[in-house]
Amino acid sequence: DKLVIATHNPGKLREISDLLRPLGITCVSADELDLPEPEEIGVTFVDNADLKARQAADLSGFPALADDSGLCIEALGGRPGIFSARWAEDAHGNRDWMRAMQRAWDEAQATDPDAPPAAHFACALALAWPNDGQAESFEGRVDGTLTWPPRGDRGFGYDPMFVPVGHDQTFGEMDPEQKHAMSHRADAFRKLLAALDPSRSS
Ligand code: ITT
Repeated sequence: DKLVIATHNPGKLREISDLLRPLGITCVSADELDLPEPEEIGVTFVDNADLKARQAADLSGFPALADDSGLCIEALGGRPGIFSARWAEDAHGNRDWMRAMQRAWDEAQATDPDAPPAAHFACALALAWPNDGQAESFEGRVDGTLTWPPRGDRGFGYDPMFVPVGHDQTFGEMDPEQKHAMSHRADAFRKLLAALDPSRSS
């Protein structure tokens, strides 16, 4: 049996594949199956993860795992949040992460120029079975601060400007394994695995 990884974001796909590898499940991505990108009309991470997982499961006929995630800046009341990917897009829908990071930094600075801006990454994972009408979801987060200029070329998205609490390096500078040890995605994954197999949570 196969599990569809219902994402079109290569950075996420790489991280989810890493996190799933120990389970030995055969995975196939939304791009490999040519699945369409659903419109993310939800108002929460969980809403959007659920709709992406359900659509991918229904269209493919396989169970599907989706991830909706984003950067939440405390001084901005949690923005960009579910709009994190949209902050990177130009009028043609092309994504430029430098543009998104610059906007996040400028808006945070305009609100509170003195303190390093407090922020967290949030992740909702949703698992859906074909034609089931519902999905199970799991949420994770990691707290940190923003730094400027961005540092490091690993990871993706806002990683080069995010320094997790208790560390000096940005997610963009860390080894993937280090990020997986503390990320919002790994946190949500632990909850998903514990729900699927309660013996793993000990
Ligand atoms: P899919 O919907 O196809 O999965 P997407 O990139 O559109 O891909 P989201 O709507 O969930 O996904 O947007 C999440 C954005 O939040 C993502 O594009 C990044 O900019 C940011 N983000 C999420 N997790 C991140 C991480 O681990 N590191 C850096 N940025 C992250």
